[in-house]
Amino acid sequence: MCGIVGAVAERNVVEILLEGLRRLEYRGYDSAGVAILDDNNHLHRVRKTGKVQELANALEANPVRGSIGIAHTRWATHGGVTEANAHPHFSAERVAVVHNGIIENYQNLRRELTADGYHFSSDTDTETIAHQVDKELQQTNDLLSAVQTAVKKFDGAYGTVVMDKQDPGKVIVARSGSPLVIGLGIGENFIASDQLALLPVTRRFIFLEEGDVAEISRTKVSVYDQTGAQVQRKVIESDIQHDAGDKAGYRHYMLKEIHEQPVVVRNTLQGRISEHDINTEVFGVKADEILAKVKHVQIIACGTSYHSGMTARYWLEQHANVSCNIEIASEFRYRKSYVHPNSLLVTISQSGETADTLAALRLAKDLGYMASLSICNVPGSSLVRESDLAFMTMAGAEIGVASTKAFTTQLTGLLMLTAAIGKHNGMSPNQLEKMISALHTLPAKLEEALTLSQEIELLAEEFADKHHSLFLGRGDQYPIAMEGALKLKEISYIHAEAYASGELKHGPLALIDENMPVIVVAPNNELLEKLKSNVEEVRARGGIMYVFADKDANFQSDDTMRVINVPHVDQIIAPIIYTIPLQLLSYYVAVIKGTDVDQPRNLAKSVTVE
Ligand code: F1P
Repeated sequence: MCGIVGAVAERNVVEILLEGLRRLEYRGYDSAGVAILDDNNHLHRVRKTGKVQELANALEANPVRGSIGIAHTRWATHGGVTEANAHPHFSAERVAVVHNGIIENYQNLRRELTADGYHFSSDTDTETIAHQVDKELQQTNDLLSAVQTAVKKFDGAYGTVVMDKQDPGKVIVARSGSPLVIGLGIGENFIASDQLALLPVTRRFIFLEEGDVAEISRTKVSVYDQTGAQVQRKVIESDIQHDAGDKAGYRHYMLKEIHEQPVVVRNTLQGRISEHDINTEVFGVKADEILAKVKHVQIIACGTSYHSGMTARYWLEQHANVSCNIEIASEFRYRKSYVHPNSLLVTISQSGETADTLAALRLAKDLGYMASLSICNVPGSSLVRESDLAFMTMAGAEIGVASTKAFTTQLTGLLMLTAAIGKHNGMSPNQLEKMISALHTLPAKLEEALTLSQEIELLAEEFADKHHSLFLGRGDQYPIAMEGALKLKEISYIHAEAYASGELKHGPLALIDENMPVIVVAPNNELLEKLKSNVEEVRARGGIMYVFADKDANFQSDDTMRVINVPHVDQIIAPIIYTIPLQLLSYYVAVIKGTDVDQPRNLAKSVTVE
């Protein structure tokens, strides 16, 4: 989603800002812009719809230099994808602003500001920030206090950076709901919505907290909390390894990330399970005490993370003997829901900044859940900081918008959670040992599943001219079918639906014909015979099927059915393994269709608006 980069330095910052924007490209955006204050205090602005490269080309054609600047990639919410709506926004050719999030009361503010004589040149909510700050500046003529007063008027979420031409040498930043991180340099300082943007210039960061406003100059950073009191925030040395230019020889980040899964799943397990047991402290220091009391689990997540949560529901109820509900965050947060006694709220999110999931967590605190646990891939993210317990997946930075390795590491963590809760809830030592042994086999089995790559690349040809598809699974493979369908629609734009195959006869059978490929996930489990009947229902209606099956499941390829044998695995880890061929299928279909695999249209990596 939208990205922010800013710099206050002695050197020319244009290239630093552009590189920062490039590093945020993976988050998804539709236009980009930069505002630079040059050495004569002239404010320059360049904005372009489309890719950051368009902006770079424009800056190459008409070079601008300056040691203070702010830059932005926009993902449209209020107002279409136009140059006029792209950030930075100006007020009175004096104040420049970039902003992530949504100012919900912008219409009222716009009316007030228009009555005050301000002219709006965009349809955005962001422009109200620029004018409001300018209005406050008329009273105080001090940028810091102008921003501190202005933000009190804003409802909604913002991470914003403000520059004043009449007060050069500094930027003021404010965070409420959208993350901002200050990068500390030597004789220069930076700001960004994600530390990845600043890794070429620094590894020392201050993560701003909710309500913080900070003044950043070349040599000084002063942070004020929401009461206006000056505060010291911790400086963190980042050890994140990420080079946005490094696809390690793969054609796309997504393919690299699919192939990284054996390693990152191993990293997620390492030091956390012994030969026969699980170290519950991986969920937090007080985890044992809390997990021992859990009688119900409420899972909240969005998108791919929701699918890992759905899989976990099957695991938790079957093996950990606790009841479990799962709900999409945007639904949960706006309805009255029943809180079960001793209920643990589990949020799942690769980014830890998804606005709806975060709002659900905050709501749950008021509702009286016993405790909260977040399963997340980003240390220091809002979700992790605001939860009682946290399990960090070790997927490393995931650049492809369509989540792959974050998903399988989430599933790995959720299986460990099942073991940790189960231990306190009647899971026998034998059952626990079996689950842990299966977890130990995961990395090698994932490697084996990846050897299907070539076979699936060939198979993908058959999907390239299709417009619709149906994914079928049963039991804990139903969410995997859902995830397979989501991957295909996200990156190849083929309409894909997933059904629990027992539901076929209740509607979707009407869709079956030779133009609607049906993808079936069929491990050799207790539901196999039921699934086989569903396969026959499709065959009888002339459907063409692609069946990902265990060898022992005894499916035979024929005119109407293509069988792809998936490695034989313990049933408990089968959902994780069957994910791999479905990821590969959507990847290769997208490559054949020539879509933008890593940055699919209209989508964003970190959904920080509701
Ligand atoms: C949820 C999510 C991802 C998806 C895409 C958009 O994000 O739907 O699953 O791949 O990146 O956001 P998160 O809460 O897991 O960060």
